[in-house]
Amino acid sequence: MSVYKETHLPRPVRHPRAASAGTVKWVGRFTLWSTTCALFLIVVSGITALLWALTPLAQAPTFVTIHRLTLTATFLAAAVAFANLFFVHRWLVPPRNAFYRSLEGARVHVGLTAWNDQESIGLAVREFKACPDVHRVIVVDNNSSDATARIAAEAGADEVVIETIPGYGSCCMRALAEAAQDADVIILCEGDMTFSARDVKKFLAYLENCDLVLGTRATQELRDHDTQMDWLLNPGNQIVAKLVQTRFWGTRLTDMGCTYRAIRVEAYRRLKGHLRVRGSHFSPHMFIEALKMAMRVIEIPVFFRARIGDSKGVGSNKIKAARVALKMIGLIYKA
Ligand SMILES: Nc1nc2c(ncn2[C@@H]2O[C@H](COP(=O)(O)OP(=O)(O)O)[C@@H](O)[C@H]2O)c(=O)[nH]1
Ligand SMILES: [Mg+2]
Repeated sequence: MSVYKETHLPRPVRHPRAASAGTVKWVGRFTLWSTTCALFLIVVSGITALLWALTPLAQAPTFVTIHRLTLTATFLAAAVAFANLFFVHRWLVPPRNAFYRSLEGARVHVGLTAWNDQESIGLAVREFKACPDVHRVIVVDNNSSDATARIAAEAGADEVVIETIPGYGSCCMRALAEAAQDADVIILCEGDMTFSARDVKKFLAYLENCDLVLGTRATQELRDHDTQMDWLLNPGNQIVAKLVQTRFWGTRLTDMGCTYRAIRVEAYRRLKGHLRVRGSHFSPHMFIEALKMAMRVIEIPVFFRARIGDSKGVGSNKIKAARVALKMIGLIYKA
């Protein structure tokens, strides 16, 4: 039984200058689209500038008109995007107060995802079981054909459940649902030994100030040299995460696909009805839905190691990574 009691601070009072949820949504969308247009036009005007400088097209009056129009449109779109990004948001993010809600005595349950991860799952379970802040470790085996489930149980997992619906998102959603039972805090992580149980205490520290804490693998100092966050996945994740920031203000994001995260159970209960993505783009789906509900989301640097066993996700090949990235970008524009 949980001994955790929420030391509630008064609920944040709505600021008189705060815009309505609908306004925040539409201005968020407008900022995202104006930033996208500005970026697109910068590329187009770069191309027309090169053609103007390097080819005889500079002599053609029609081309010169198109080039001038492109430059004007680029300037206007960039000005609108700049105004939205740097000024409009000041009136849209309610100046709400920060808070501390103690997590002393909170029951912390860890849900580990696993799919044919027999090489790593035993080590991952032992690491989390040895963590003093963790009360239960639940492994969700996505119907593996190897010995994942048996090895997880032998390593001391408190529960091993089999999720028969395939997909990374299915596995994560089941892990969240199983871990939520009788818990105050849920930690979601992969059972592939890329993440460290020693980071649990960092998550708990920041969760006292918010509803959802996401890990980020973008911090060079915390990353081994041979992880899947390579020359493409690392900058790619950071750029797409910045696109999310143009849609939602106030939350600094640098990683789209870090599974490792912690959520308060009451926040998870509000969120779970909105979770539906079963594929590999589940990770941003979860935090975008949380941001849509104006939850307080913080991203923190986590330790990141090379995987043990074969990657089945975006680390496995660049074509799959590109497909997943497109789906993630689609989520941002639909939000
Ligand atoms: N990609 C993928 N991962 C799954 C699936 N089911 C469960 N998982 C687990 O989700 C986590 C992410 O997959 P992983 O192979 O590590 O992908 P990576 O992190 O992109 O290399 C691992 O713990 C997998 O075992 C699935 O259907 N597809
Ligand atoms: Mg992994």
